[in-house]
Amino acid sequence: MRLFVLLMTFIFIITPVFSTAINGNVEKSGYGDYNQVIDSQSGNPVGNADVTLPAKGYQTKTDENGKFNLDGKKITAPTIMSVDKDGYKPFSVTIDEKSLSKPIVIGIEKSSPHDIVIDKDMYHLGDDNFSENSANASDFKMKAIGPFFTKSFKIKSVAPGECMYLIIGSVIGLDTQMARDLGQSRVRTAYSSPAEVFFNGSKIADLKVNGDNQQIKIPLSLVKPSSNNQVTIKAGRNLFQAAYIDYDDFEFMNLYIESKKE
Ligand SMILES: [Ca+2]
Repeated sequence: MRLFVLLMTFIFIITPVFSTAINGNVEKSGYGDYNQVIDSQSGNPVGNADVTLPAKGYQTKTDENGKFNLDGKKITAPTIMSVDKDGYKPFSVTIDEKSLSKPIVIGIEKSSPHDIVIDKDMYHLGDDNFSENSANASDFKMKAIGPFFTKSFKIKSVAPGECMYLIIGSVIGLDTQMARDLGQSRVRTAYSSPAEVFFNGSKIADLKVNGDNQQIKIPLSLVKPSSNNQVTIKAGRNLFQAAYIDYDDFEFMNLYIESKKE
């Protein structure tokens, strides 16, 4: 099998409020002779993994050779594809017509003992009032749950000598000034303030761009070990609409915490 594993580096800019943070991540995916999920470390096929296109309502599983097919699903605008398998970090990647023009090979990574999955579902924040030109608007599938998302989860302990990062697997639909400047949003006449990310009530980042695997460093001073902790994400607002509040509609998927050496 001819397998080209491309390393695509996405650089994301998240404005840290009081930490140095971020940014970058290596997405291990590439092209092969057929769609396949492999273990990023061993290169072995991963069978029985769930592969989902939430916006298309499509779900399938990989076979024993890690192969899957997308049933000729037509992707006309960027959409999120997720791969979920027990024992692995949640994985999602934003795909478009171009990335699916050839079979795609996805490398997923085993989870570490201190990783914490906060939520693997896809959420739509905002008010369901958005332009056709919004970044990826044609793929909004779900009804907005409102202008914010919040979730409590337990942190057992902090691994000594490690830092904690909040990972947002995929984000689509943000119409910030930066998203517009990057060509993600085609809304010309307006833009929104960034979405905001809070940890235990303190703001830890502004979310300004769409993309995968955005990493936000969590200040350890905010972490409450052996207790409940809380992540909140608030939608930004259309800065050009004064008559009423128009929240920036966007979708995100796969929220988890990774613990790693700095
Ligand atoms: Ca809106």
